[in-house]
Amino acid sequence: YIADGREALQCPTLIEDDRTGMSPETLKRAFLDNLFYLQGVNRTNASPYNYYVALAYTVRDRLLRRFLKSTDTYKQEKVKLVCYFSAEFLMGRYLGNNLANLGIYDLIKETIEELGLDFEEIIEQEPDPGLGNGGLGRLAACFLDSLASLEIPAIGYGIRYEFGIFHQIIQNGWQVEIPDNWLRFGNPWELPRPDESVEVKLGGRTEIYHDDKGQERVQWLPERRILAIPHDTPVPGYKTNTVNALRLWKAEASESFNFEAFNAGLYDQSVAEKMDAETISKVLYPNDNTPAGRELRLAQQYFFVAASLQDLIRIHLKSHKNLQNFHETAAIQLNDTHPAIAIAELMRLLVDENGLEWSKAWTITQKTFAYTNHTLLPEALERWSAALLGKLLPRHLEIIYLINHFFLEDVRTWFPDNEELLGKLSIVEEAGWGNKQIRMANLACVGSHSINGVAALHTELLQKDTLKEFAMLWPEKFYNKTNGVTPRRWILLSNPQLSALFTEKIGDDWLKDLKELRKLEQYLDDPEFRQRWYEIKQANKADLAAYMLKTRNIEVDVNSIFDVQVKRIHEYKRQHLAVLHIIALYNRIKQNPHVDIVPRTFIFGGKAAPGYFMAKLIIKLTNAVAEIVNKDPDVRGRLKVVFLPNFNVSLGQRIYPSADLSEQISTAGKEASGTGNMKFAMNGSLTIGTLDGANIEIREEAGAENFFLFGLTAEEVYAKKAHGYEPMSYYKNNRELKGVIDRIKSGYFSHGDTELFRPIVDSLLYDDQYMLLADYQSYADCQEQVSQAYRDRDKWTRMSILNSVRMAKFSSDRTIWEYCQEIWKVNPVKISLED
Ligand code: 7GP
Repeated sequence: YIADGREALQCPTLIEDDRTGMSPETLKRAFLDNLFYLQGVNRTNASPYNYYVALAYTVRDRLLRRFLKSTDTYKQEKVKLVCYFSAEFLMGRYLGNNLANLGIYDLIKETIEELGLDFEEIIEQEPDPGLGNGGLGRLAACFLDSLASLEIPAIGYGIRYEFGIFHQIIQNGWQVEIPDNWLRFGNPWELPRPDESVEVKLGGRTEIYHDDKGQERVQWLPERRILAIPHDTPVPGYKTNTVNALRLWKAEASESFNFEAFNAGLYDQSVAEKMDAETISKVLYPNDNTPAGRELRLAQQYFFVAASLQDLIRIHLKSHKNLQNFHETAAIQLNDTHPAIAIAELMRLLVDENGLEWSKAWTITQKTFAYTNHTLLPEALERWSAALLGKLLPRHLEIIYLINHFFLEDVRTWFPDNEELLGKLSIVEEAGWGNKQIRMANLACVGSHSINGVAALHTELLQKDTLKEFAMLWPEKFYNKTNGVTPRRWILLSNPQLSALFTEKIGDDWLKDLKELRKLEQYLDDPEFRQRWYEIKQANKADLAAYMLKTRNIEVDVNSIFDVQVKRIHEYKRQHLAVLHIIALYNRIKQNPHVDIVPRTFIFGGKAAPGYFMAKLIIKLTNAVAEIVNKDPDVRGRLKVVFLPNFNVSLGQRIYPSADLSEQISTAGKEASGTGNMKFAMNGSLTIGTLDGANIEIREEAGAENFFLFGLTAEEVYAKKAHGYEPMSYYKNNRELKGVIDRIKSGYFSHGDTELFRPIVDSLLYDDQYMLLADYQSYADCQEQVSQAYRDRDKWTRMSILNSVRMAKFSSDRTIWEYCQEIWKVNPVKISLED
């Protein structure tokens, strides 16, 4: 057994001790020791949470050797490090993932069960670390998993928010936000490194001075200094020795309190500074696809970027004599514009603090940074008022003006007399008197050697539209990197039964190379295989049904179509289009209670930004429709609507494997990529979707015949807008649609209140920015095809299999490999555990 364990860990030189040993006896001893000595409890009084902590430490111990070996190897071999700068990392629970990646999931599960404990219950104790909002944050987490699994030296840099994304509860149909105090009971996965703290400056002013050589230079005289304390979480690759770090910064006051004030008896004042400093890493802004625009948010962005760059420079200078070749040791990826202020900060560090000449510093900076854009929504592009930026970061504002000056000077020589072009490219937008805005996307484009979109259509639209002037200037800087998701969390961990079937048939290579799944196509005509496929889906549906009964007290039919839409609530994602369709089916039943309808369970989940009124109203509408539909005796259980509160990574792991139908129904041209769409398809859901984001590529891979397509194309959307779109004409000319909207208007779902949902009705009838009415009939027709297809179980199962086994392209391993080859120019580094 010992040998087995060591083999699983590929770690032949380990000494069998309680911190590294893998025999069941050793593991049990380690586990019970961690209960007793770290937490002061024993088997008679331990809570499930105590057991979780004990197990977490047992697993963490078994990661540390690889973690330190990885770090040491990177240092010794002076490797180029991939640095993923992101304001969000939506990591999900660590315990199950770390067990799976170490290849010891079953071993540990058995060992824990031998102790008479409930393994599932222990896994469920871990708070879901929700340090992100949605797609962009979860992508960062999938990327870290793939980087480590591909043995790429990498580090994730971000913020250790004390409060992550709020916990959502539903009260009377409305979303209510509860603070997410995820660190309340500590965090066994992180290693604080106070000795590597750095200082971050804020505010104040700048001053010109002369250095010893008489050179005129600028220095920043900040108003405040804040400590950034790194907390490292190990990120193990799947069955490799590589363990990379996620380094998150916590803000603290440089001094615990002001002694002068304290001694003067001003006790509250003496701690005010401390509280002020700690505010910076206090809470994640809960906005998805909308900038917060608050000073504190800019402070957060600068805080983590400034700390991370100092950290990287420190690492670089350990093995290089100066910063001339900084770009050879760090490839920094900017996850959207949230960390784009890093461009100005690196210039400041190189020029002001290290005395490099401007043009040399600029070359290094451009070679260091690469920028990923995640949204086409123009209102989601970050802009900071120059006044605000200058108040917090006076030197950076000067540097941005200088960068812009030199850049526009170049543009003028390339394109003389083109003021319009200059206006579009400028980092500084003149928005009327005294109202300058700094466009962070422009700064990111100018300061990076690579600009990428996250799906083919998205990159194309960036080049044609959002960033077209930059694409004209520098076509060679543009790349497409279609997103991906990690098959470890999103298949292996989420869907153990399906994973076991894969491995039984083709071995477990698919977990490292998802193309292997293609081999399963040979079983398409095997009735026994299809039967097992079907049974696994039904078993997963039964699990989710039990969860819905327990948490929402709603009973659902596992033979109904599980029709699922889970993602952030946003008008462009069109959750309300699905609601319109539900009401249409309901109306059909009300008109003819005997109508032949394929039973469906509509499952929704997702959070609305707390300040986004329409999104919150869409949640209320969904719940209001659920209340009426679920209890109407005419429906006779054929339709059920369930809104599952607090959609997060853990709930996603439950939901994706249980879905029959994946709703990907954004207005074409609005969803940059989507990644939930990939998770569903990998787990055998069929997609109903528009030609938007990565849906297009999913359909290409799965085959058009295995995809339910509807709606306008992005081009048709633009054309319709250009010709004057009139949603009212769809309402007037489509009886069913009119019936649906009239039903909402009448107060039927709002206890007679005709005002409650008026904002939704009015926005649809008089504006309909996202063209729900234009797409309605196409959607309803397509849903009818879905229902008919579901009646043929064999055919459906075949389509489900083909979707799943053809999703290799959407492994984040593929995505990350492309980034490595084309953008970062880095290669794998083997980690040896030999001393
Ligand atoms: C999201 C996009 O909406 C989604 O389509 C994409 O799959 C994901 O990024 C990963 O690339 N965007 C955000 O989460 C977001 O907040 C605003 O973007 C900056």
